[in-house]
Amino acid sequence: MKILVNTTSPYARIARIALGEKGFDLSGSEIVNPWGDTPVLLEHNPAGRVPTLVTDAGLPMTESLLILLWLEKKKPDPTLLDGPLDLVISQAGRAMGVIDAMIHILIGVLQMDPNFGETKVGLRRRRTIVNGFRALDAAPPVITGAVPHIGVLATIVALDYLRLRFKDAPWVEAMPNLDALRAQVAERPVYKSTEPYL
Ligand SMILES: N[C@@H](CCC(=O)N[C@@H](CS)C(=O)NCC(=O)O)C(=O)O
Repeated sequence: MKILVNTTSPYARIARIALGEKGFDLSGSEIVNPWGDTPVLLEHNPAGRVPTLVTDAGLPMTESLLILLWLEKKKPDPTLLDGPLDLVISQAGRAMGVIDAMIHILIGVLQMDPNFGETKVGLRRRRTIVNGFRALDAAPPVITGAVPHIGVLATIVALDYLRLRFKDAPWVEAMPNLDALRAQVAERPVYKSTEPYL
């Protein structure tokens, strides 16, 4: 199996953390530039997006949460759903909404208009980020099993991405509870080895 990723994508990081937590070897990760039309990426994924996982049989798997779904079935133990299921899925969805909003702003700013963040759509996405993190910090996901569940995973990936891309943004609020959660996963090898960088 190999997985095509880049060093910043929160979606790629979700897939990498899930694989690592389930004991898959990540040495087959290949860093590609999703905006550079890298041939190997387009060959396996017409959308040209990371993560793209290619099975040993050559079958491409795309979409971070589908990869996670596939993994849960493929290797149920350890599970990434260890916790109160409804709450875990609700929290993961909240974190994914924040991730989608951050990516939307980034794509707008980097690929279209440097002022995209101040446009009507950009400001809506900012509101999603602020309100989403506020809600997550007010009722943070809790690690209940041996392996942090998807609600924790997606929240930490969102938080680290915020700090990578929006660290100087004046609208970013303090998140003491999420910082405390971050400290709890800090020593987990796959969280460390996949920390995003530019
Ligand atoms: N829904 C997809 C989103 C994947 C995605 O948008 N990845 C970005 C990197 S953060 C990408 O490859 N973008 C390139 C492009 O949109 O052309 C998932 O969950 O995997």
